[in-house]
Amino acid sequence: MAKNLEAPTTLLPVVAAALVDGDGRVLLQRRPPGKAMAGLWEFPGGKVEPGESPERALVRELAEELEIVVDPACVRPACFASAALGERHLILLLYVVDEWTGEPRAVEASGLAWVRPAEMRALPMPPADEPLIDLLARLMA
Ligand code: 9L3
Ligand code: MG
Repeated sequence: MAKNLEAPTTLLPVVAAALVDGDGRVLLQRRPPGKAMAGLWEFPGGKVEPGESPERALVRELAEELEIVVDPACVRPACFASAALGERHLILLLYVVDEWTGEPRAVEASGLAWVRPAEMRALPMPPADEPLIDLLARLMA
């Protein structure tokens, strides 16, 4: 990773949600076969499109991937991660979301799981998501 930190790169802004239920569990989704990082468990989300605010992008991604409706005013910035991703550099912005409408459905994912931060360490996650577990656990404590 260190060598890539020195190279010129294009930033790839990605937003993701820690969807937290009333019991302090967080929703993870499993990346499906055929996609990059297939089989890994991630915080739901995706790329911020040109011209889109991160909050709008998150609301759109949650609608597309989980078919839930979220008010952009109800997404709270939590923490971020930075990771080299091939030629590009991923900036992953994690938001806490604890209010939504609808029951999350795996539209793209091959699975959904409600897990506590301590349980996430047992699941294989993308490199950018892993450092967010401890940061999120602290924020939720
Ligand atoms: N990514 C990593 N962790 C996440 C998300 C939502 C995305 N929690 C990475 C995987 C891809 C890139 O960001 O390399 C774009 O995500 P997507 O559009 O494939 O979901
Ligand atoms: Mg996605």
